[in-house]
Amino acid sequence: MNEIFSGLPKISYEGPDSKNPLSFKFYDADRIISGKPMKEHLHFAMAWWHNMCAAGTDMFGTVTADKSFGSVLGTMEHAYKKVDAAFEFMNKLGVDYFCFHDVDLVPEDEDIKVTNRRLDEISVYIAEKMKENGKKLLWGTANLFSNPRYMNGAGSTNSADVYCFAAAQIKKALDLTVRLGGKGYVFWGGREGYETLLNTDMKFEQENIANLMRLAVDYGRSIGFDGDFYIEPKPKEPMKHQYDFDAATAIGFLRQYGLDKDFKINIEANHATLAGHTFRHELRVAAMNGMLGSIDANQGDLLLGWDTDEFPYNVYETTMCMYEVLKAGGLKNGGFNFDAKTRRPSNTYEDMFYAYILGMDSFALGLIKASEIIEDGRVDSFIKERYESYESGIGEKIRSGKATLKELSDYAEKLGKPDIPSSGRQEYLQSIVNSILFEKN
Ligand code: XLS
Ligand code: NI
Ligand code: NI
Repeated sequence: MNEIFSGLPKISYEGPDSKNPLSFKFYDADRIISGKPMKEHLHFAMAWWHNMCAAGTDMFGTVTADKSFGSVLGTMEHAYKKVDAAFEFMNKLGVDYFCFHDVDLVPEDEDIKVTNRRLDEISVYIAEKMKENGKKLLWGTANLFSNPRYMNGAGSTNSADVYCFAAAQIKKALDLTVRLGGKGYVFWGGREGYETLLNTDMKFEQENIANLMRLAVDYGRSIGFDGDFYIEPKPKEPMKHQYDFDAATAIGFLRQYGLDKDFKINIEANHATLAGHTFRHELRVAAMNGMLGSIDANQGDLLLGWDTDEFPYNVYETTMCMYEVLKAGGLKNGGFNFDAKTRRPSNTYEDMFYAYILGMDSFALGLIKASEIIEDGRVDSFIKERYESYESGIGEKIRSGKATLKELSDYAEKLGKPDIPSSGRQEYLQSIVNSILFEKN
């Protein structure tokens, strides 16, 4: 078969001293870190929409990149070419997973029956290619935000007819996910939110969203989907206010509607910072609730107020991410989906390769460094010591739930005045992290 990315080689690990831009400096798939190979910690996934579809369009300008792959855009021939391109790309980068929205795969027709037939057709070809190349589906999803019918949301729409179209797309995307052996299904609430409460019944809309999720779970389980459903929180964009604002909000919602056994959270780095949190905060909230499912591995620009979806390069952030992931015992069905695009002026095939090399190396470094921080032990033992007043005496009584308010009050009165708590030692800890990050390997 003709190569699409001709001239671009299979990328291999050459180590940090290599000056070859088309090589990994840190991602060494088989290197053992914390007891298992890097590639098992880091199930990297390619996002079909950014990599195979997005061509640089923004609010002010049209495409700068050519993603036609030698065919005519908007045709089934193009859909097939995207499959060829995707598998060649994944093979060359050593990326084993991918993620898709239904309409990333085929051109959407006005009639949903036609679109669904196209999806069935392309899924046969994708399944063949997966088998042939040993690739897997991380998660599937339905695009319930681009088509004008979703102007007022999907699960949250005011139109019962549109609600049925959302259901139809979810059903089909679940069929495809199961057919392709995916272990995840994502709900990102693209337009599930509102612009103004003057026209919005928030409670009604949230009940409808929960109902749609319940129907999806029931259907998914009935056709043999045994993976995880995910909510991917995001606070705003495209809507002014989105219901799945952040991990804490989404978890509360899932528990309120009894969906927490079937759902976990897919944390996207850029969405975390849009919500005014660090990436790490969102990971921790999900993890401490037993709901850390998967990760959309990108990075935002803190100077900008929207989802810039950059490839991750901030190693401090990837290190803290991997620290959270290691502490949580890894991602079970999840992985690291590069929900990221090259900058608009980075418009060549070669740039797509550099972008993945950057992202994969950043996470590999993060993994190496997080495992060193854990092995070093100073940070963890500091945290443990910081709470040691709860290990015995009155503290132990508080933790075991045996103390009454009166007892605690009597204790305080007897003491008269407590010692000021021990120092938080933030700067000491930051300096430990820096010394581990920047020591020579
Ligand atoms: C958009 C979201 C989207 C989801 C999948 O901001 O990140 O790409 O990951 O629908
Ligand atoms: Ni995302
Ligand atoms: Ni996003």
